[in-house]
Amino acid sequence: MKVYDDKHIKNVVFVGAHNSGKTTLAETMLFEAGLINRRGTVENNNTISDYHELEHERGASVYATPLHTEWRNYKINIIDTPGLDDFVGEIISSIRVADTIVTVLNAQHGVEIGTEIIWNYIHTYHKPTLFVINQIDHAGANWEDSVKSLKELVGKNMVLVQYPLKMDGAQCIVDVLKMKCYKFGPEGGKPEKLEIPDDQKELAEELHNELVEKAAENDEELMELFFEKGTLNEDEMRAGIKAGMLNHDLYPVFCMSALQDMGSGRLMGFIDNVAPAADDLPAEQTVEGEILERSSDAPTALFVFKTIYQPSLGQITFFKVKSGTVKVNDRLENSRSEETEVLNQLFIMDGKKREPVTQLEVGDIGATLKLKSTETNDTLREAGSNITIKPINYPEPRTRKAINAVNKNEEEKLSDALKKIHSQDPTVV
Ligand SMILES: Nc1nc2c(ncn2[C@@H]2O[C@H](COP(=O)(O)OP(=O)(O)OP(=O)(O)O)[C@@H](O)[C@H]2O)c(=O)[nH]1
Ligand SMILES: [Mg+2]
Repeated sequence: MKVYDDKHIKNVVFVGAHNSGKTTLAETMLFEAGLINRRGTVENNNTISDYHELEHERGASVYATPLHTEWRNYKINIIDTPGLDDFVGEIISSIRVADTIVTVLNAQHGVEIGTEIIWNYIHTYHKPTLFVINQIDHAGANWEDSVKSLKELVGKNMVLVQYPLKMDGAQCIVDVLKMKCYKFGPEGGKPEKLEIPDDQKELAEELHNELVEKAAENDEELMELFFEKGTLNEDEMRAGIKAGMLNHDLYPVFCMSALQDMGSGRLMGFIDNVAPAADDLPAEQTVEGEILERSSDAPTALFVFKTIYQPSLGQITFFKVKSGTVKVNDRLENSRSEETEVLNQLFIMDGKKREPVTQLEVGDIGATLKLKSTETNDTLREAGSNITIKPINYPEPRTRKAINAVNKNEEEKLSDALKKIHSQDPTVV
């Protein structure tokens, strides 16, 4: 596995209402990037992301699942989160380590209650965000209504990068950043790149100009250039869109059919070239009040955002490298317990598949096994570095339930099980 630096790592988190198509989109991206050679489906219980039995029983994601793709010299780490509100802890933890949030909408329904709930969290964390209106292939898809409902939810800062079009029976996507029309074959995949058809030119120009203006608004130099030239070139637009996303003032909107593999390559290209990387986000302050140094030779600090138990493996600890570089066999101190943990193994995880790696650079996401006393929200740091990453604040529990062991001598087992549930899902206290 190639080691990527923080300019070439993009951490994106898929959020959105239940059944909008997040897991299907993740599967399609892994397929398009060549990481898997067959696309699984949610119906067949064989996607990389939804691999837990519980997810198969429910036909829905229950856990946030880290995955990755490599697309043209960039590593895109994806966290596919569940859409059901019961699992909001998984969503909040993932948003905490995201550089860009990808909010997926279902073109049949536009904004749903689930979209609204999640939007509140995205807004609270002020993270760069883009929207994907998925399922454009569906007979019940309604593009205009979906866009309208999104505008009502997020306001004037959303801006269309694409819109869907049917041409001679074929699904097309008109891209007003590239000013091209992508025409897909029935199997999806790589589209034909065409000029925008004459009858679409006026609309495409109008949307292009809106995008140019929005991109220019976020940077004084670009604004001046825009006034001078009356337009911006593609690189200038990319810079302006990125600045707008970083200010949480501009939310680009894409369209997609994740199921029919239409549009995922272009989305990955945009994530590579425009979406902010870890390196672009504002510097973070530690609990100690220091600014976290983000270079790869700074003292190592890892933030644990997720813990799961698997019967065959025990505890798996997921972390984001917040500063420095982590290497196999590193000995790091837990800032809460001050115990030393030895990272005997380092992995990149794609669902249940583990790929061993020898090191991970600042900005990357990875996993390790068998730590002694490290939980979600802990910092693992180079001894003596005095860094504690600010923890995730989870919402207060809304329901209470008392549980007793039927058998008195099984109370200890019950207590252990409850501790495990809490450490996997901190919204259960
Ligand atoms: N027609 C059509 N169906 C889709 C598309 N994307 C997903 N679906 C279907 O929508 C259903 C839900 O897809 P998922 O990928 O599980 O959606 P999700 O957002 O991950 O759902 P949760 O994890 O439960 O929140 C499945 O039946 C998919 O086959 C699409 O682009 N077009
Ligand atoms: Mg899912």
